Parts: sequence; C-alpha cells; structure tokens
Amino acid sequence: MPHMQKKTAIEHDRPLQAAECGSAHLRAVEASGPFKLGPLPYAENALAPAISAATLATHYGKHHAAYVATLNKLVQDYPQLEGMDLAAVVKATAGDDSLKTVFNNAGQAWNHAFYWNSMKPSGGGSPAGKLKAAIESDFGGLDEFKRKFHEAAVKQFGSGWVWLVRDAGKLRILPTANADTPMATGKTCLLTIDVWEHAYYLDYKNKRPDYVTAWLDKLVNWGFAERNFG
Ligand code: MN3
Repeated sequence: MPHMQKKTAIEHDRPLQAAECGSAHLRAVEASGPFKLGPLPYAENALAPAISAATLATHYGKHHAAYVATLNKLVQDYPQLEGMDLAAVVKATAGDDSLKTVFNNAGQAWNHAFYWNSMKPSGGGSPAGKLKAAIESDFGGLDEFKRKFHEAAVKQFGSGWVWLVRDAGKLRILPTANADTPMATGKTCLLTIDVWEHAYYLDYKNKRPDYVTAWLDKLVNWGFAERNFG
C-alpha cells in the first residue's frame, strides 16, 4: 500500500518531549507500515523509582513496539482497514471475531500510548477545576476515588486495564480484560493503568497492590485527565 500515509499512534493534545528512542529496531517498526510508535513523553528513567528504567525499556521498547509492528504486518491483509487511523481501526475491529487479532494489536497500541500519558514524573497529587468537582460528586472525594480505583486494579483477574472514563455525563471506573478499551464503545477515557504483569513485575514482583499505590500517589497525570475531561 505505497500511497498510505504514516500516522502517529495516538493524537496527543500537547507537544511531546521526545525521549531518545532511535534504535534501529524502532526505526524498522516505523518503516514497516502505516502506524508509528510515538515517543514516550518522558525519558525512560524519569518515573523511577516508582517504575524503573528497565521496566519502561522493555514495556515501551519491546511490548508496545511489538504491538505496533504486528499491527503493521496484519493490516496488509485487510484492505477494508486501509487509510484508517489507529482509533478507527480499534473501533472497526472491536467485537468482530474474524478481526480479533487485529483488534488485540490495535487496542494494545492505542492503550499503551494512552497509558504513557496517564503518568508523569513527580505525578500524583490532586485534580483541579471541573474534574475535581466531578470526582467529589461522583465518587465522594479523591480519597474514595483512589480507594475504588485501587480495589478495581487489584481485583482485575489476569491481564487487563483499569480506566477512569466519562460515560453519559458521569465518571466511572471501568476494568477491561486483555486489549479491550472503553474507547471502542464511545466512552471518553480520562486515565488508565496497565495491570498486565509486564507493567510491574520487574519492580514489584507479585505485589500488584504496591504498584497501584505508587501509581496513584507518585505517577498519575491529573493534567492529562483534566484535558481529556474537557
Ligand atoms: Mn502493557
């Protein structure tokens, strides 16, 4: 499909500070098809010690890169997906068993880009403005939101994600399994945490609750959530 244009993996609402990631491997990923592995919005060591550079190097540089590379290979066999951006591929393949492998890789490509932006160095703290008010009215305050989000992230069985979404005007905490994403069904995603073991095992071993606590207290990017809330 020589006339297809390259697209970024996700539309960001602000310029990203490009982390150095120019390995031959990643350039090969980008050269192989229409979808690009976007840059991390911070350096690989910028979230340490809550998430180590070793975890980010593998999670971003191997896992996320592999989803993008596999998607680029798969879409060559589905001309009906030609010209679509990543979010459109996710929506077009969701719930279709014959396109499950495409969905899994497109969903994971999108989810990971969203996850990187759901965190920032020296994150945590509190939301502001309209989102702060919505968290108070829909959850009974930030502490109660954090308690429910932590519980959902610990309870999610096996691999998946936990999301803060806006759905029909209300904030909700939604777990999803594997590559599933609330974006595919039209919900507005505000934040997500990856609870696949590859997200935390090097740093926390089996202690997912400690990873979720560190994520809420030290990493969560409330500014990103506020911009998504609008
Ligand atoms: Mn992951």
